[in-house]
Amino acid sequence: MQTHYHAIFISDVHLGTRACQAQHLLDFLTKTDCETLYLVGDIIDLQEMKKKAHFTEEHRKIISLIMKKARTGTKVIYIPGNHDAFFRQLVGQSIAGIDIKLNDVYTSLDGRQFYVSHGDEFDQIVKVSPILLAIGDRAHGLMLRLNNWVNGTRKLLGLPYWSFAHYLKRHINKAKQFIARFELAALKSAESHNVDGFICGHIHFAAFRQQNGKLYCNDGDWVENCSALVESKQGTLSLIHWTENPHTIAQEPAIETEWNAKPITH
Ligand SMILES: [Mn+2]
Repeated sequence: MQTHYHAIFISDVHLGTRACQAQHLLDFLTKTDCETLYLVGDIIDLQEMKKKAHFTEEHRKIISLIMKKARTGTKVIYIPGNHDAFFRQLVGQSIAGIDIKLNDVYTSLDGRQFYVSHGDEFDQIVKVSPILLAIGDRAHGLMLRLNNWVNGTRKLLGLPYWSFAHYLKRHINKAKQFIARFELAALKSAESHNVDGFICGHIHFAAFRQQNGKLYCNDGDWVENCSALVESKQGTLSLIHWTENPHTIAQEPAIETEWNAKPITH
C-alpha cells in the first residue's frame, strides 16, 4: 500500500557512500508516491566517490526507482548541492524526464510560494564547521556516558576531575548557534526573494521555523535522520521520519513560535 502526497522533498542522500541509509530510503520511495518529487541536493555524493565509492545494488535501485517515477507521471526536479555540484553544469536540461535546476519556486496547494535550494549558498554567511555539524543534541547522552568513563579512568590514575561534558557542550552550543544562523539566513533570503518560505537541506537538521510570516523548512537527510518534507493532499506540510517505524517529526507551525536567533555578527 502506498501513501500519497502532493509533494515530497528529500536531500542529503549521499548515494555512493557507506553513510547513505539506502535501505530506508528505498522503502520510503517504494511505499510513497507524489505529484512532485524534489531532490534538494547532495543526492549522489560525487565528491566523496572520487576518493572512495560505495555504490551498492540498493543505491542503483534508488536511482532506477526515481527514474521510473519520472517516466510514469511524477514531476521530478533535481536541484544539485555542493556534493553533486557537477550537475550544476547541466542546469536547464532535462535528463530522463528529470528537470535539473539551480533553484526553484514551489507553489504549495494553498498558494504559498517557497524558494527551493540546497542551502550551501549560506556557508559563507554562517561559516560552517563540519565538526560542529557532527555533534548534535543526540550526542548528549553519549557525551555524559563518556564523561563518566573519562573521569572514572582519571580517578584510577589519580588525576583530578575534568569536565569532558563541559568541553563537548561548548561545541554543542556552537552547533546550535550555527543551525540558528543558517535558519535565519534562509528566512532572510525568503524575504529578499519576496516569497512565503524557504525549503532547503544541507545541514542535516530537519526543522520548521517561522519568523515574520516566513516559513523555513529543512527536509533533513538520509545519512542519519532519514527524514523528508512532505505536503499532504490537504496541503499540510510535515517532516516525517522513515525507518522501521515511520512517524511524523513535526507539522508546520500554525502560529509564530518564540525563537531568538542571534544576529549574524561576522
Ligand atoms: Mn550539502
